Amino acid sequence: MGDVRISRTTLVRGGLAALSGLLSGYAALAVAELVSAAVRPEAGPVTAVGGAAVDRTPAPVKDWAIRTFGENDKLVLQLGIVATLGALALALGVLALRHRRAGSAGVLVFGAVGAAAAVSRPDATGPADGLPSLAGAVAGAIVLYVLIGMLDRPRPRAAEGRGSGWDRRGFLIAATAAGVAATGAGALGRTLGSRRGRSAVASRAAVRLPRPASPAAPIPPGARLRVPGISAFTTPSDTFYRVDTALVVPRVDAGAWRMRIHGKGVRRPLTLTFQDLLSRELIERDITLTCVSNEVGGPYVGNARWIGVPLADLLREAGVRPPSRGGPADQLVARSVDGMTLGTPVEDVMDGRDAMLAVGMNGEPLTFVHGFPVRMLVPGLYGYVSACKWIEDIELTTFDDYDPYWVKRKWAQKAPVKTQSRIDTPKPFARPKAGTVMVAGVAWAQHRGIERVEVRVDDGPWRPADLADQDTVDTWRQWSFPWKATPGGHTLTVRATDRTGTVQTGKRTHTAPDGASGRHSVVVTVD
Ligand SMILES: Nc1nc2c(c(=O)[nH]1)N[C@H]1C(S)=C(S)[C@@H](COP(=O)(O)O)O[C@H]1N2
Ligand SMILES: [Mo]
Repeated sequence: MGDVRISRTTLVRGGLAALSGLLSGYAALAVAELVSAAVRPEAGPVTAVGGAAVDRTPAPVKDWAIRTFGENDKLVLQLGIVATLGALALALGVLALRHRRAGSAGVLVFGAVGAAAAVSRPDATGPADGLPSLAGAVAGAIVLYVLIGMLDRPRPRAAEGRGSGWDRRGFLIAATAAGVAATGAGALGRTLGSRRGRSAVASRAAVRLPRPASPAAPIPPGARLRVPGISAFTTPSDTFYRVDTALVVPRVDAGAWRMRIHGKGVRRPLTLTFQDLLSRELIERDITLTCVSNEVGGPYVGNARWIGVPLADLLREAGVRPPSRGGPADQLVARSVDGMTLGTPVEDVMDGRDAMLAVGMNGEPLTFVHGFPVRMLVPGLYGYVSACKWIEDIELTTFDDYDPYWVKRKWAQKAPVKTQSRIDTPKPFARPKAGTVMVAGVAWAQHRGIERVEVRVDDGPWRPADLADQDTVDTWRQWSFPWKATPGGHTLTVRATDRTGTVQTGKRTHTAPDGASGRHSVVVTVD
């Protein structure tokens, strides 16, 4: 009888120790949240460790994550980190039951890891970035030490001679108090954190985009096909794809925003304010943006109407000459407030195309997700070599001297967009009825333009699709193909030809190092 009682007590104490570990981890994260609201939201342990993980993830894994989880990739990563921390916290709780100090020391070690990650982030502002993790760890270590102590403490008025009693009431009270206090700290941190972004939100609400000096030509009515299921010619901002490494979307106050242009061959370095940009002559252009991580047939491509300042004009004012005119810098490195770096050929920016510092998207200031207040765009290049969001610095340098973020991770230094096409409708494994089925989609070859789109049914001949009117060479082009569908299984394949005469290759390659090639096919069963 006595044996059973003891082993049950052991079990209960073990469980409560594990719970203490969890509570300790929870308190640590909550206090870290509160302190990071005061320091910098990006300095929180989950964000810092997550950011470090993103940076260290091998390109193929990152690519897989983007493919598998899509725009939820960041959420999945953060949930993974929290789950891992939870498991470790449980283990530390159990450890603490035997070695009380070691358990608490373990919590401090994790705090140190979080602090190290935060301080070494590229956007870290100094040693203060380590504070949230350290403060959280100290809180967590204390919670664990106290709670485990309760499990060891004899009950105050324990009945004499009744074995190893411990203070249930005391533990319950302490655990509840820790839980409540941690929840309060976390909630306060959240509130303060959201307040922090308020000046940025207000600054965005106050922006009045001036009328562009050079408006975009109206989109030809014939550029939009009326086929159900085809991608809208202009992608709404809220459904425009998003790809970046930011675990916390930067909220930059446009009033405080400054951007520097400096570096090799810059005779007159410039520092620009947001107002400086708005007071210049603005251009408005339709530009299709594509991500290098877009698989054949994938979703990471969108077309928007952008307003911005021609970047080449700014560079000329700064005294920059392109390499073809003897300039010493062949690479322009854009840096964002979150420490991202993107490298663009200076030649491309200055060759007459509409490279811009964009301030507006689809008639509104940029959204925070898409780079408010200012982002770069260069028609014809994948986003990772051209489209820096939340930009704050432009440095002229050379490809030999500097490798930006993605190039350090084995992506190509230069990456013009490959000629591509996509079938939007019918969807894979659709079951259309026999008869005329509208096959339709989009094709793009930014800055070269689309010349022809062809469709093939099974192993039949390539047959020309009907092309919608071209808006500009920098935008995608819709196409459609009325297919006389016969019952049975069929494979539809599309290919585009750009205006340089290049036919989209059938040779499949991976997205790394410079964009996927190959043709998009859709398998359907006609009833
Ligand atoms: N600061 C910053 N800018 C960035 C990135 C990033 O991770 N951080 N990603 C780039 C990539 S890979 C692409 S494809 C485009 C995507 O822009 P969007 O999210 O507005 O569609 O932004 C580019 N600019
Ligand atoms: Mo990208």
